[in-house]
Amino acid sequence: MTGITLWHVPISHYSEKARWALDVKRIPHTRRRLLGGTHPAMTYLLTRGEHQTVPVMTVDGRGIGDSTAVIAELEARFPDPALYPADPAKRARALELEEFFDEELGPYIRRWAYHLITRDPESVAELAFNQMPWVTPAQLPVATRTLSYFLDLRFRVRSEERAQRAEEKVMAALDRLESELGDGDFLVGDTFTVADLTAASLLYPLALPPEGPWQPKHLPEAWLARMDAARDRRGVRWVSEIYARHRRAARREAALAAV
Ligand SMILES: N[C@@H](CCC(=O)N[C@@H](CS)C(=O)NCC(=O)O)C(=O)O
Repeated sequence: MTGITLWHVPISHYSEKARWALDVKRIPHTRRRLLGGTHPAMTYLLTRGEHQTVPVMTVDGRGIGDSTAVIAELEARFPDPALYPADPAKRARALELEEFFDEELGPYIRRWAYHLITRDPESVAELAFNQMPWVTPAQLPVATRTLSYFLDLRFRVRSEERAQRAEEKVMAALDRLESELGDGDFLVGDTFTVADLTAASLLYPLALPPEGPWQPKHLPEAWLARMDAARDRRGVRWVSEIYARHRRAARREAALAAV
């Protein structure tokens, strides 16, 4: 066994990034789901005060926070199949794109999504059950208020202006994805790299592919309208295709490696 544990939240797009890397590399490991509200404290403890976010990977007594650092550690320990291109210039470009989507897309798509969810009673109730499965129907009003408060505190999701700016950032990241892709299938060179994995994981809420981590029953009207408007965009179709081709294969191979 590798002794690796991934601490994650199922719907978290940064967690999805780390899960995907582990699956591509077919690394046997344990997954521990952190329940809503407990993850800042748990991840703080696991990383000895360095991080308060998921994912965290523990290995050899160390807690590694941040999906980029998790992938760097996996790449060093399990180089094959590689997620970093061998060619130095291509590698630098793949890492620059990883950084771009981490910083310029991830936080904004989350703010946009949580802003809409916390304004829609059915969606926020579904999210509360997802994050806090022990909640009873009688506790739901308190649970949804607490969740909305927590989300605003952590991610500043309430303000309309901020949500609007967040949506613009998501669309700008989609523009960049499309211009970087050009006519190609991959962002860097002609193989699947960390750049593709990062862009697809962090954009998954706009495509909601069947191979992805979350298929909500309820979605706010504005979210559905945004998905509809973006459905035929090359970047959104690419996310679905990358999921269909690379996520499904990665999961199947990981399952085989675990047998
Ligand atoms: N740069 C970090 C971002 C991770 C992140 O923001 N994770 C979110 C979940 S999607 C989180 O745990 N947030 C908890 C909080 O801020 O309270 C990474 O790449 O891992």
